[in-house]
Amino acid sequence: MKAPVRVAVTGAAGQIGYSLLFRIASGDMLGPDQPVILQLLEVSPAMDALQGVVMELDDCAFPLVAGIQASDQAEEAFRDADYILLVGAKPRGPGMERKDLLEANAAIFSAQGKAMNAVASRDVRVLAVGNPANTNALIAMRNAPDLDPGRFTAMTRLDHNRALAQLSGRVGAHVNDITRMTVWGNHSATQYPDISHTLVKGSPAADQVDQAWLEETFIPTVQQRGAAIIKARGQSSAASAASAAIDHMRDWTLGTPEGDWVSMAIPSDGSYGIAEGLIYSFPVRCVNGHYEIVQGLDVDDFSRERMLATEQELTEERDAVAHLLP
Ligand code: NAX
Repeated sequence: MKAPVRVAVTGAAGQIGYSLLFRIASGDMLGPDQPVILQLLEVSPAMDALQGVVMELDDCAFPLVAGIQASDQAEEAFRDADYILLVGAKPRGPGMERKDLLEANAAIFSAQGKAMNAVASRDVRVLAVGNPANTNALIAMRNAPDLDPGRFTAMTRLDHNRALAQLSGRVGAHVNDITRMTVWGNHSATQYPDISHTLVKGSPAADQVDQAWLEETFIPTVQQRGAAIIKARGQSSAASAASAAIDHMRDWTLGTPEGDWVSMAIPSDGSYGIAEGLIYSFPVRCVNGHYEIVQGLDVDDFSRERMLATEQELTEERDAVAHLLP
């Protein structure tokens, strides 16, 4: 058995936390031979609820759990953390403007960025799930100057998985038969789910669907899926979000399947003309614990327009919190 690694999760008493923690603890994220120490962070008023979650984790008697800590102090929860899943965030309240939401979360994520800069493992892998996820990751990254910026990522894997599911339904193939899906940009309604390079059983997906379905059904359905789930369930997606977070961290750490890739929002290095430094979702391959952007994909005018629109939104989000960035 390997030595335990430390996995910090914020917002651990929330909806996503309730699905996520049990999957991490059972080995779905890092493998069946990797023990974990869970380091859970919540706000002070939620500590009782968090204690209940810890009791349930204890009661599962998970063989891979080597310890559980609960705290309302980021520096305690992030100490020596090898993985940090930033799930806790401030939800949009009644009458709150988008700008207010950005600012409220900027305060949380700058404090947490500073805390991880001070105490986390130098090899930490960070995933922002809490919204606005891309810009929250950017804020944490900019507040952690001693950590490698490449270690800061945001989650578009749920969008990626939603895109796989929609295409699977349309072409009548299992998701296992679909490879090379891409989601570009922001985890928001401007994201661009792109099937230009996607294969179904090894043949181009674009030849199996028509442009009208792509434009009028596929893209808007994936973009609006979160809202559709809230409408149906009365609550935002939680188990599917947790599952996507598991997928993101697992593939980053253990690698993407040969011949395939996944979507991760990572600091742009200027690839595909996207402004450097924005946390933008790209197609990536992961090998030996590192990700790299899939290069050399053809981008037609239809795709370029959508990639730029979502880049524009991320630029505006960054500008709205610029006064809070170091
Ligand atoms: P919940 O409101 O159920 O849980 C959030 C938890 O975070 C609460 O328990 C709260 O006390 C805690 N929290 C708030 N501020 C905190 C802080 N400063 N430190 C530690 N904990 C803090 O929300 P849930 O449904 O779990 O969603 C969590 C976040 O994920 C939301 O921002 C949500 O918008 C976002 N999502 C992101 C998705 C993605 O694909 N990137 C999809 C699902 C989800 O909508």
